[in-house]
Amino acid sequence: MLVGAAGSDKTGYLGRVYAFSGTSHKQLFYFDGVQPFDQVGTAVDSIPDVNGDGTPDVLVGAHGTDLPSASNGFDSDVGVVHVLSGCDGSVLTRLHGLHEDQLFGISVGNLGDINGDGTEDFAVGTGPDVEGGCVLYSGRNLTRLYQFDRSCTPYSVNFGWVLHPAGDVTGDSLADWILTDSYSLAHGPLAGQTFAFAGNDLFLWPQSCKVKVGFPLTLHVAGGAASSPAAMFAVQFDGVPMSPPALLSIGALDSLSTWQETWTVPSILAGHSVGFIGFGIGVRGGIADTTIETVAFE
Ligand SMILES: [Ca+2]
Ligand SMILES: [Ca+2]
Ligand SMILES: [Ca+2]
Repeated sequence: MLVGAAGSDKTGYLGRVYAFSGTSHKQLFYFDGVQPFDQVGTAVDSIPDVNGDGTPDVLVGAHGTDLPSASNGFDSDVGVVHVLSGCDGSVLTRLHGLHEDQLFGISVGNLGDINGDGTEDFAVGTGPDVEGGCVLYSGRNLTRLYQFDRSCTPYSVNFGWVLHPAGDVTGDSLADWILTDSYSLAHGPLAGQTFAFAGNDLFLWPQSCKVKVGFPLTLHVAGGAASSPAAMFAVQFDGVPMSPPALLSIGALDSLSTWQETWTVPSILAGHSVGFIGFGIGVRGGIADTTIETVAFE
């Protein structure tokens, strides 16, 4: 059993997480934040065994962590997620936010096996930074399966602060999940909004849903069978299906089941939008496809 004490303030709101035995209720270990105002304990959850010792491991969000920056010296409140050994609380690895004030790790949640590879996956939420958003991770190898861009979600202020597993709603044996934005303005002041997402055997995510012409567009494919062929297509233009679809690239998922390609957006695409899709081999065999992801060019 995990218990967070984010207000633990012996040395400045480092925060603390306690792990107790579910049978004897004895304390197994505790973990303190590293920096003042880390506020460790705001978000904790268990995840599958990361280090192969047979014991499930632990996610601990530290959304107040500052990180070194090449330009500023330190970026404040970037946030990290500590991955702890469920055996003794030692740090196995850390996942990092990408931007100042991102508050990466303000929520964490084990969501079940989203991509059907037999290992439960998890998500990490971030604060109200327009460049940030909830990130979905593979529990098998801790790579990013999908990343939301909050700026693509209208009326959403705290998109990704609450993450929950939903079981298999769609009946395809892939775990589905729920994401709540309790401060969403979409249906009135502070009305809140809940989004339900289906698991998938393959994910495609663009670096952003809006890209200026002359700037790079990066598309990521993740979550299928490791070291297998994959392809990316453009399938919609300004919302209209393209017939036939345009093949963008043929490549391969690497040993961690990820693949990305980057293009410079040509000026002729200014003012248009394109829908992209990825194909590959699913972890359970057979052809896997992603959802269609639309990018607007400016
Ligand atoms: Ca372990
Ligand atoms: Ca999985
Ligand atoms: Ca499902």
